[in-house]
Amino acid sequence: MSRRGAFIVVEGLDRSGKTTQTNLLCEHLSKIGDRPVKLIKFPDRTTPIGQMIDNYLRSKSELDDHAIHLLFSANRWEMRSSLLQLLNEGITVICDRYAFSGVAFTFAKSLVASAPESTRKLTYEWCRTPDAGLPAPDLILFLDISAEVAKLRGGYGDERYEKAELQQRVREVYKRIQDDMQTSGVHWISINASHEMEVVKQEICSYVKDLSNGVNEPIKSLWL
Ligand code: NYM
Repeated sequence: MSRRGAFIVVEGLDRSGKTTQTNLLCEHLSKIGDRPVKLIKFPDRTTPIGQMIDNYLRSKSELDDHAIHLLFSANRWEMRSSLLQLLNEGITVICDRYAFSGVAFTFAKSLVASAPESTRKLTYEWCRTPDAGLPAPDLILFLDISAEVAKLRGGYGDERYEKAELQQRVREVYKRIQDDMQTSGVHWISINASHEMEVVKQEICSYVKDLSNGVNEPIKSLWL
């Protein structure tokens, strides 16, 4: 197993089916690949930083929008060395949300008319900067769904951000990130996630075959 493991990120709006699809993808890659597969998730709510994020998302605490953005990023940085270790050991890593969620959700907040003035001044570049230098994924699978269809899927939960207007903005920012990623050479695939679970699964599986037995190239750095 001299090839390093592939790093595959799954992104999407809330209620896009991400959790179901990441689990199915793990199962699939374990079956077809020659190596172990590990599923990780951000935010990782188990660390002290993750617990602060969890409290914020469940409205148990208040934080400035800049501060929570930096905590989400810090939560990824604290995982950096273990993530690299997994990949270098040859393990395939599937990651449920990554830095793209960070940019999409924070920058979307700045586009909401009722946001505080300091939040409306947040720039797209500022949102990207804290994550620059993290390990870059080999593939990003974006589960695309409209905010309206997501809402019809049993509605949003009680956490912050689970509101149709913000989700609509999040989707717009994801499109912008997608355009940027295409010019940076990172492989971003947008998948219509409003189809049936099995159809989405098949489409996802069709994109990961080449990564199931590891990758020869070195791990790149994100946004540098
Ligand atoms: N979220 C997630 C962010 O705002 N920034 C981030 O960097 C990440 C990783 O947290 N609404 C938001 C997106 C979700 C929320 O995610 C919790 P999940 O996948 O429901 O645990």
